[in-house]
Amino acid sequence: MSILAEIQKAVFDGDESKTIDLVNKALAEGIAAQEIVDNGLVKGLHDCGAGYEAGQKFIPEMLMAAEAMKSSMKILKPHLSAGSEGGNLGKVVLATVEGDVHDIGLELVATMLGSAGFDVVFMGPDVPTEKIIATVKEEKPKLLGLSALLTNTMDVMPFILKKLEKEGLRNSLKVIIGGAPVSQDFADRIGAEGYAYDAAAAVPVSKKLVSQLA
Ligand code: B12
Repeated sequence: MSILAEIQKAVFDGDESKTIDLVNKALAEGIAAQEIVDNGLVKGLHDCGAGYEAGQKFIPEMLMAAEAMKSSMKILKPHLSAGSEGGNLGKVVLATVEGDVHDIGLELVATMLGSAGFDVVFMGPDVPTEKIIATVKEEKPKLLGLSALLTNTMDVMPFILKKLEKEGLRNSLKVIIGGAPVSQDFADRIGAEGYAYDAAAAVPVSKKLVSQLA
């Protein structure tokens, strides 16, 4: 079994210490951090999600897999780079919408945007809409990134956009959305300027959006 397949299995099994050991070993062998994320950790989490859907895995096991991923991300974070030019591309506020506790994907987006030169304000998961509006008022970001992993929380996104408009905040910033149930089509329908399938794709889309603000 390749080391990436071993990492995938260790995450699937929710074995945090084994995952960490393997991630350190993979780094020492010269495997790129992004490769470890994409072809080891994320695959293990997806397998776990599929197991949950099939009734073979349960919430505590999903949580253990998530913890194994999160601890590994702490090790990998300094090694992940989106090719920063070192410049300040402006402020981005990132939040997972209210009612949704998933934040692993958003953390990856934060890491990538941060290393690309954005000043990231990370609000974390399950953020009440009012708190997002208040933070936009206070931080005056160029970009707001919203995440949703549940089909029933993605509908909070258009609500947030309407609130921003009502408060007169909509013209001063661009909005990018993401998360497994979200799509370019959904972004177009709700009037979000940007969508990205994953954290790597979020970088060029975000750069393009902020350049349109100047
Ligand atoms: C780990 C996990 C959990 C953990 C979350 C821990 C945490 N701190 O995040 C726990 C155990 C807490 C959990 C709980 C639940 N979960 Co859950 N979970 C998952 C799982 C296995 C992995 C998610 C993940 O982290 N993926 C890895 C990351 C890297 O990928 P990602 O999140 O998609 O993010 C990438 C892109 O989407 C994108 N992206 C994400 N956000 C953003 C934002 C922006 C701005 C941009 C540009 C891009 C972007 O970039 C990211 C990086 O590349 C998924 C299964 C799956 N296949 O996704 C189910 C899944 C999302 N969960 C599911 C469910 C049902 C639940 C629960 C409702 C279960 C329950 N009955 O209680 C609860 C929800 C509680 C709540 N109120 O939110 C379902 C959702 C079904 C649906 N369509 O609605 C899934 C799909 C499992 C399944 N197959 O049924 N879960």
